[in-house]
Amino acid sequence: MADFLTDKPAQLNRALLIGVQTDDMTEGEGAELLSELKELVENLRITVTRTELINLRRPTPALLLGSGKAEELVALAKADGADVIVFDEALSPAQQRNWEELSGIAVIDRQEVILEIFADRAHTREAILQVALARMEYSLPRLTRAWTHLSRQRGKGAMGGEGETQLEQDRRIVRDRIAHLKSELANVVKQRDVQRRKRQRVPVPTCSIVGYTNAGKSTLLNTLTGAQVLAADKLFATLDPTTRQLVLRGNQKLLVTDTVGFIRRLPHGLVEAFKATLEEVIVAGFLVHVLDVTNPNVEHHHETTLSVLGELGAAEKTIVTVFNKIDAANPAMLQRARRLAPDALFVSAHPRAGLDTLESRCLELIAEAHADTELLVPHARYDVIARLYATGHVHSEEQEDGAVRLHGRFPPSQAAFFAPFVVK
Ligand SMILES: Nc1nc2c(ncn2[C@@H]2O[C@H](COP(=O)(O)OP(=O)(O)OP(=O)(O)O)[C@@H](O)[C@H]2O)c(=O)[nH]1
Ligand SMILES: [Mg+2]
Repeated sequence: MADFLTDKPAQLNRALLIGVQTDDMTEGEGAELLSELKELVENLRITVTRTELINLRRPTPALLLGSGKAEELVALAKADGADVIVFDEALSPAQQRNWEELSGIAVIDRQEVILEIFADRAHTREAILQVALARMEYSLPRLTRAWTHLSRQRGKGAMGGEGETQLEQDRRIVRDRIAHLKSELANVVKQRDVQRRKRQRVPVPTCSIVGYTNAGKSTLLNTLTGAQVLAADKLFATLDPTTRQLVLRGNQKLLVTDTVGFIRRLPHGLVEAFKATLEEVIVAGFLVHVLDVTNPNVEHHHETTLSVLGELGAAEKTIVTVFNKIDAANPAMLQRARRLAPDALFVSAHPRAGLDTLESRCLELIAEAHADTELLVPHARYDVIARLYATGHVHSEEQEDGAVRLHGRFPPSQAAFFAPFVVK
């Protein structure tokens, strides 16, 4: 196998970060994204030597920035002894290549940084496959670069002459590998589906915890259920869904799933790759959206999570908004949060505070969603019976003349479908 697929990333140590502020951004947005990029890069144990925010009027196809500005930035990178330039904006494969030729060092963008962090954190088979797939898809149009995946994986040999055929070979290898990863992933997902279906047969309501990375989702799951999920002050601590049972008042059970953190400008390939993982979000009865009330960018986090949920097709779900970390918040932060989401709950996952209110809210939602009903379904409508078993819970089933009498419950989203058959 070609070495660029298996190479361990060469250690890059010192980075110059470049962010842009464009006309269509709100004031200060470029700076905010840049400081977030700094955190992401530092997560890879790379020292940030300097951050530069550029006012960008008209992006250029060759280098994104004007060539004078580009020369200036390369000189700064050299003066700092940087071995990598990181852009917050997505660079096209051509722009990336041009920058690398101009600077003679690695040039990457936010997407590649995020892919790298995910690669670092992936432990289970599914997460490893998903990240590998996203990386392959990212690298395919970029194979002529001198550097990929933060490493000096290829010399300049791939460019021109004899290299051309090498490039063709590389592309084929990557395409084959993508196809292979996809089929392997499909198998893993199928197995997880079987497990989930087993779980659904047990009439236990479900919810998923979603939110921006580092909001405290895993900590909340741990405190609520006494689980042992890795919670850490680093981005994307969680890559795989973990489901634990929470026992609420009156012995009401609720299955709670922790999920991967969301982030602005999540590489598209990753959203695609993680859709399978995030299916837990789609099938959940309701969502608990956790926000870090102390984070100065909490509004953007709120918006990002809602938009990723939209992409997943989960925008219509009932969402309980929860501001976490009130133990570390000041009154101004709380006020700002209240303005952002007036119906939200305020909690602290660790040390524990306000969680009883959250549990009560969960109980209310379960009661609403799972009110028992009686349905009378003609035998001819076997599809209705099948759907009730698939999406709801059936307590009992009695055969009558030409019809089946069922006691059970169905999710509110299915109310219109089942309404004609409800007798009580
Ligand atoms: N002060 C305070 N810190 C908290 C609270 N809840 C979580 N944290 C801290 O916030 C950091 C992130 O917590 P996690 O639970 O890993 O966050 P997460 O949302 O699961 O993060 P990802 O898995 O990366 O998406 C950790 O250092 C926690 O200790 C809280 O209520 N108060
Ligand atoms: Mg987590």
